[in-house]
Amino acid sequence: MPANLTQQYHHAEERYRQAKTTEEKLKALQEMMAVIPKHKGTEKLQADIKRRIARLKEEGQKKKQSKGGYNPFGVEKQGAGQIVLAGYPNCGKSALVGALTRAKVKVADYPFSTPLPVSGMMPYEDIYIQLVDTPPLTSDNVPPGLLGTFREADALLLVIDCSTPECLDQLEGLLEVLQEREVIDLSEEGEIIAPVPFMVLAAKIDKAGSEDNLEVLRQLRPELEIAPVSAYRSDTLEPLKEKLFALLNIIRIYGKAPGRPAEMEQPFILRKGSTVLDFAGMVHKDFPQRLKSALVWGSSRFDGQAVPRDYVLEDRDVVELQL
Ligand SMILES: Nc1nc2c(ncn2[C@@H]2O[C@H](COP(=O)(O)OP(=O)(O)OP(=O)(O)O)[C@@H](O)[C@H]2O)c(=O)[nH]1
Ligand SMILES: [Mg+2]
Repeated sequence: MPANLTQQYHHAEERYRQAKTTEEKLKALQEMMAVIPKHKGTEKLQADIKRRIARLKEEGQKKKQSKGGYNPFGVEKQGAGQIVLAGYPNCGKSALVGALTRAKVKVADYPFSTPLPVSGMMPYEDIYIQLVDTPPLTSDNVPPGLLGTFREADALLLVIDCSTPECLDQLEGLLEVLQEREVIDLSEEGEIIAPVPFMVLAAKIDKAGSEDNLEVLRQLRPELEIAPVSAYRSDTLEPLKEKLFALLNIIRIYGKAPGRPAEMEQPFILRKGSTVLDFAGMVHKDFPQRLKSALVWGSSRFDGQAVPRDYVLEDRDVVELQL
């Protein structure tokens, strides 16, 4: 990422990252395009933005054309974040979503048993994380619409069947397909804007031979985070929940009105790195303008410490806005 991008550009990019609808995304991208400094150093980035704009317009067009407008691959977001599973036929996606949520998924010993995305909510401490089971893909066949599901996700889980020697091909195949279509980004330069964060799940770790395959995978791809899991062993699922929360890159913030106890029931969900000012904007659209400072319990040096507007919050902070 070139270093000379303006504040205005970064704000537009942040709006793009936060955008939930295609329309919001398109608007933010168009603003990014308008304010990006036009010189050689940003050429690649400009091309990236143009590509994204073209694709979103194309997707919007397709949506309009499809009669009734119902898209089974569009999964409405719920909870603190949406994590979508991706993987080859029979690798164990549905079994995992079934083990982690109460969703009615179909688990079967034959491939292509899941025809459309199915969403379920996974409880994690005091929030819910949405998991989406999907139909399988292969390196030469990605169901139409599924790429859209992946692109809209807050994070992806690349699931591979670790019990077969094909797991390496599955991993390489997934990485290739998703990178080619600019869903994920493996380059160090981060050319693709807002690629979807991901991690790899080595599924069926309870089966014979899986541990050895995992070792090989880790040696071949030391830069990737690979978590061993089994849908049938809860001792592998508990640590996974924590990793899924970390993958979403979010923090929970609890609001507190002056003279009242903190509202601990329903945390606000913000991106990691968010400030008191960002939090104020989430509580009410007029608050950022009026915000003077805040009192923070949690990450501050002492309870109820007064902090400035640009104070960076941390997970589980309690915040009292001073307007
Ligand atoms: N031993 C073991 N078997 C598993 C595990 N997860 C899934 N299986 C089995 O693997 C087969 C496929 O599991 P599914 O969850 O249906 O796989 P899928 O990836 O959803 O398959 P598609 O929907 O066809 O893409 C089933 O027979 C499951 O019982 C696991 O963790 N351990
Ligand atoms: Mg399935």
